[in-house]
Amino acid sequence: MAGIGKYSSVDEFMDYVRKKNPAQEEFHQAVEEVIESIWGFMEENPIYFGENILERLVEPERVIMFRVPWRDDNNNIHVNRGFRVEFNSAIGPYKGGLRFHPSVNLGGLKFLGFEQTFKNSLTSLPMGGGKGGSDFDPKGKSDNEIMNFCQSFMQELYRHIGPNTDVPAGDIGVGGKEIGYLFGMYKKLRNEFTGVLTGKGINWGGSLIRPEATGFGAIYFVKEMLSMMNEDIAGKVISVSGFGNVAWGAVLKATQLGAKVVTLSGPDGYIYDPDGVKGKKIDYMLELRATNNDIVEPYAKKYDVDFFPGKRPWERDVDIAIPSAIQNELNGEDAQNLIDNDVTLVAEASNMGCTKEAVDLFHENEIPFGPGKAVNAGGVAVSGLEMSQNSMKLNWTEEEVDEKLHNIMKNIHKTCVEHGKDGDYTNYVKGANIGGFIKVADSMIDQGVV
Ligand code: 2IT
Repeated sequence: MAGIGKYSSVDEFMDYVRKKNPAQEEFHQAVEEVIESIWGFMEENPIYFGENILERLVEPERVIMFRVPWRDDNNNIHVNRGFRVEFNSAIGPYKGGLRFHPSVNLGGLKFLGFEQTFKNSLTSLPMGGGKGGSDFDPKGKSDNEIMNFCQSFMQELYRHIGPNTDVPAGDIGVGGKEIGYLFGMYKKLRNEFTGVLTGKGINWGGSLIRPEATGFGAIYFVKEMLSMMNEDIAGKVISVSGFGNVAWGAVLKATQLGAKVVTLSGPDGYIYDPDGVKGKKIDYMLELRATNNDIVEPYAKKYDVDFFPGKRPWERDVDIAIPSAIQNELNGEDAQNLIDNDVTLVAEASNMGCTKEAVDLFHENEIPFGPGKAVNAGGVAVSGLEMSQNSMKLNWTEEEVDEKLHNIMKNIHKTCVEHGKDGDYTNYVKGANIGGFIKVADSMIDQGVV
């Protein structure tokens, strides 16, 4: 059936994407992974070619870029660049986080917004895909400087978002504190108290379990992957990268379920804690984060464990690896190390945490591999639950939210297996991409050429 529509192969379509979006390698990587996964499905269902869904899917509906001027504590004026990529609203208002990190640029946010569209579809909640942020670096900034920056950022963003239009949340560099400053300024400018952001404080419209949700969801997903192999998470040794919100939630849940997490990492290197990150050490992760120094070495000093400067945790012999920091943090060499050490499974809690080479190696070696858009979807899923609570003007209990999250993760796993099963092996990348694609593509077709 190849050749229906304008493109006869994945390569031909990728040529189009590369030419149209020069120098946006991360975006190309994210698109290629999806297109490779869904190509066969599209050949079986040529309506998608006829509707030219691919070209429509890779073009964001709207991109907003703006100047963010702000004053530091010494009264110096700085200028950062702000973005919001409103990628796809076929199944609901744009939804996705804001990232404050010096690496932020348009191509990176397009990759994240594209991924978010499929992830949000997988949750089965009515949320479109979006992503935003700034190249602002929170490292070493005072609270006052962070507030000044957030207020300036929202002074422009407020005119583009709304509870039924676009609902941002946190991501790297944006946690509860930043969401508070952003929400305060939005409310002042609009004179309206609405659920325009998620990840809000519990006293002003936030949902219980939202801080834990990404990490908890990731571990619920890992449990489902393990149950396919008739295995349990209790007793498993896990390497986690990062030490922020996602890593924290994953360590907390994995430890509660009897697993042992032996690594954490930062831009400075990784720590190896053979006794496991548990008890007060998990709380210490939050303290470490709050210092705004973006280093993990103080953990090694405080708990007298080894620190490996400039290294990544994937050289360790573990059962399960859970990248939880940033895109492309696990490459082909790292993947080979894990495979040589007989890793049982790998699950991305970060968005596109593994390079293409790494993912290909896991697939070739039939290591079960969970991609970020499935594994970490619990974060945005509970954001969706926060939106529902805000609309209904009520609050669910911790147990209610956790149970809904658990069910959502089980369903995402089921969807992945349904579309990704290949003999005894499940290709979760294929399963997640096809599963996420169908609902978005069909909705776009229903809504006409808009
Ligand atoms: O990557 C992600 O899914 C997030 N940063 C969370 C997005 C959200 O809207 O909660």
